[in-house]
Amino acid sequence: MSILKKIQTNFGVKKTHTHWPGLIKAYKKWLPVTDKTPIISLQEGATPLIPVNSVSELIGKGVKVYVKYDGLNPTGSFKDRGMTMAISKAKENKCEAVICASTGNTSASAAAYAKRGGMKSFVLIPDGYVAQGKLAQALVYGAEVLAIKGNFDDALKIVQELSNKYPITLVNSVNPYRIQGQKTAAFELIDSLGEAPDWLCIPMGNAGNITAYWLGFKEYFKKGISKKLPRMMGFQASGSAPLVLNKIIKNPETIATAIRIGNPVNKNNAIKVKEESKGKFTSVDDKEIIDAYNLLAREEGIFCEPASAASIAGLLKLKNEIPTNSKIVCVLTGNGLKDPDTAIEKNESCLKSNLEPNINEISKAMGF
Ligand code: AN7
Repeated sequence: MSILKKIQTNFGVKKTHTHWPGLIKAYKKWLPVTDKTPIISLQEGATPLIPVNSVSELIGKGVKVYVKYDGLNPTGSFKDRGMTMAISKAKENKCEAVICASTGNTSASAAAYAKRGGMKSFVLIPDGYVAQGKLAQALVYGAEVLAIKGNFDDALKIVQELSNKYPITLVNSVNPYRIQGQKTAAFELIDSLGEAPDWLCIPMGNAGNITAYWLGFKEYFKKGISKKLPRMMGFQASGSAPLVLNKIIKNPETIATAIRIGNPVNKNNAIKVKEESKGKFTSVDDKEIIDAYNLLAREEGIFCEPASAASIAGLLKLKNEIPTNSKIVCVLTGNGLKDPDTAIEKNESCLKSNLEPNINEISKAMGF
């Protein structure tokens, strides 16, 4: 008898969890792939949808809030959903190298999937403004990391030109396959909840993800799998809020470096999403972001990166507008481990250090 069978028999377990094949195989008929597409996957997707009761209680009115914890993807962010598609299609088209500009997560994901597909990757990042975990990932996965004296918007312009000039595939969210892969997050939400939420709260940088979610919601709606469409509520950091202010921000600033973007490439798509979904774009300041970030960690045991906490901060800011008994999903786009510096600097816990290794001193420090 196999070990697995023994465990199942002895403990009365009927079935172990079903194997998740990665989002392309899981949602193949909804995606532009054929049997000839080589699928480059790290089994991304199927991330948990977790109720966050402390947030629901802060709002009251019978509102139920969930987080879609996409920081649990293989490289720790939602970018993996788009990257498995972009890299698979690049492989299908015989491409040998990919390039992206990034505030960090795209570069980590591109580097990982490129290597898995046997390709070279180049990543342009704003020097000094990428969180340590993300930089570490790009380096470890073996990308050519090019740090520029400029911001994300400068980097994006350069990679767009380079990809026109040389045989390198651009894997930023202007690549349509990225959006296709990322729309599966909306499918997963409806598959879990049985219906679309009333509101989807999401942080916006380049606005690729809000575009992708809306596409996914509309596709399920069109096929009758869901009976309603959510209002799309997009949030930006107040120092970096081109979509809220409706103007290009030359020098965007925020502690949430992932969304430190002043000229979003999917601007027109984002405006369309807002109009079609009767949504709303709102900004939250860095303090509101960090408060929400700490709230999730301390009340719920959920560690996301600062940019992701903008979705919770934004929801709380709109508290008075939330309809009674509504179901709300906030997207947590990236893992808290991505940015250990902010975590250590901005937390409210006290670290008692330099303690002598004896029971008396430790007991005293514990308050006994
Ligand atoms: C954690 O990695 O743009 O609105 O270069 O890393 O689709 O741009 C990251 C964006 C939200 C915004 N949350 O998503 C990059 C990059 C996290 C992110 C966003 C990003 P979009």
